[in-house]
Amino acid sequence: MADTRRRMWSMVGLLAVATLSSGLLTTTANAADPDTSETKAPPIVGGQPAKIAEHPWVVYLTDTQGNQFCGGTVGRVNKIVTAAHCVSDEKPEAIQVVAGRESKQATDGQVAKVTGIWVHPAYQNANSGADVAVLTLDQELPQPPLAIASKDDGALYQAGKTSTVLGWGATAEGGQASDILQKAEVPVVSDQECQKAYPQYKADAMVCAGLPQGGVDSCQGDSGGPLVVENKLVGIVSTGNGCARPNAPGIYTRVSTYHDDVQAQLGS
Ligand code: 4AZ
Repeated sequence: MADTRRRMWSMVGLLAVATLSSGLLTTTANAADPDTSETKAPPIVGGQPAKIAEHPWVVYLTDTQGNQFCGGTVGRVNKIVTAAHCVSDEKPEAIQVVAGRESKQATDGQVAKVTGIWVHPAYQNANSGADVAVLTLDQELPQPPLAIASKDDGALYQAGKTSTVLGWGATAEGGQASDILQKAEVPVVSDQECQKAYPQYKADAMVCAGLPQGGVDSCQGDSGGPLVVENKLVGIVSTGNGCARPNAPGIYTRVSTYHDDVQAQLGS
């Protein structure tokens, strides 16, 4: 967790001095040469710009300076579901939630203050599971909440199922964050396959998504953001070995496991 946070904040530092470029997702080629990916600014393999109107429940978290550091999902009009590792060391006053805004350069949508942070009581770090948190906002957002997966949604986690991940995070491993919302489709990976890639994998707490050959993935700065199958939040961007590497799928919090705890925080 601490490592993830440090990487996250070093990204934020880079962002502050760098010209932002677009693209959430990376290829192994880009990962090997982030400069090329910036100057050529190709459409990132497997990823593409996404419309906020089509994904109105996706939000990003900033510090008080407006620097984006994580993603999140509207779970109720005044509640955001995100990753515990994004917010566990923070005070509410240090976080703002930006909703309804596709581009970091824009001023539309809502900027909400955070009045409360709930971190799952079992959370220790991203590698041990329970990487889920709920933020309470100072206002009700106009965005419609996204339903969260429950115990009855096992079918959404079947290996090979197409999932969509969204965020404003890095466009290459170790590279710059995206200025605009990006999305990519990645297949859900079986527990058996994910266990092979990650000794720390816990099937009840986590779910993996990605291609065996890599090339499409979430990355630093996407943490906390949504992994969606059939209009339900099935995962939360949590961790992984780098970004878009072969045989190293992204690790996501298995939302269905935490449904009851999260739903209790969201209210009914
Ligand atoms: C991170 O450090 C992180 N490729 C986010 C997502 C992934 C790896 C690391 C998945 O925030």
